[in-house]
Amino acid sequence: MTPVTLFYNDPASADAWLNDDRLLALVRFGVPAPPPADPRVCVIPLPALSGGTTVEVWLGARPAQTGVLDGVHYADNGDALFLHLHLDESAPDALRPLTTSAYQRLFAAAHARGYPHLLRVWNYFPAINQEAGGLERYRAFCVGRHAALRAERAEQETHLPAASAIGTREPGLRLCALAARESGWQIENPRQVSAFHYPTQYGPQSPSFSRAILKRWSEQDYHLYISGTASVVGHASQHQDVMAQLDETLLNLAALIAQASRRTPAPLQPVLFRVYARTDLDPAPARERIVRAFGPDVPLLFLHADICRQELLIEIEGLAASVAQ
Ligand code: 3EB
Repeated sequence: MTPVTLFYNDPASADAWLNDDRLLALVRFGVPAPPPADPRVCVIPLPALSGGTTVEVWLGARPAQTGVLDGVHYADNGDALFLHLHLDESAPDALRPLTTSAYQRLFAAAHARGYPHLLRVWNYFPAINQEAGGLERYRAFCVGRHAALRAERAEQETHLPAASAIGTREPGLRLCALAARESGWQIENPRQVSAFHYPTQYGPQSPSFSRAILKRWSEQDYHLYISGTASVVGHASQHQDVMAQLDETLLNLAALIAQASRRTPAPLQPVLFRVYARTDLDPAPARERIVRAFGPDVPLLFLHADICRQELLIEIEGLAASVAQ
């Protein structure tokens, strides 16, 4: 059994999950809302492409304990820890030190709860492609993140969390994370140069993340936490058309899942995908391509967002699983 199961829900029925003490996280998408009092509720201020809001439910196998530590909201159930925090940004060129301190607080809370291994981190902040103080904000973020991971000794290229770095229209830096008591395995994509080996043309500090983390929750039960995956082959962005970028992204996802499946007793299958699109993508033809690649049963959530390279128009992240029957 895995300690947490993820699925999408419509917002009307999602609130009922708040009465379930096994709920680890309720991730809401859509318009920014006032900060929720329940530490399990996390708001990602990105509109769904279909309009309205959608909710991602993280349902645990056991009751969770919840709280707030130095601004970090958490819920944990003995095996898995969900964390999130939102920090105000006072000046646009303060993103680098703000990122370092956000990660330090995340690590401090994770250690305090007894879950020192970050498996997966989501990073959200505004104006991701804008320059401030002579450096693109995404690149400044990479410098700040690396400093914190290095201090944590997580930067040795074998224990980097899976990640996404996504542009919002909401002020402030928001981090969400999943942590565990024991580490997962870092998986890299054979079609791509590892991000932590990107050459300096993409910024002074290559991005500190792994393409995916394979977590063995029990002998038979594996989760693959898939980082934001885009139309990058080698280290270069490919294609100018969003549908061509989508097809390349799907090849990258298939290669990554196949690579990770070499380490699981049964092949990993996608559980859900989150699709970030920079432009007003029509979800219908995009859905068709994804169905052609992965079948009709993978739930999809389309969000309107900025992506960390100016030329990238689409990025897909998600969860795959190999679960005992
Ligand atoms: C790429 O492949 C696309 O900096 O955390 C994807 C996922 C990307 C995570 C991050 C960046 C990050 O380089 C960008």
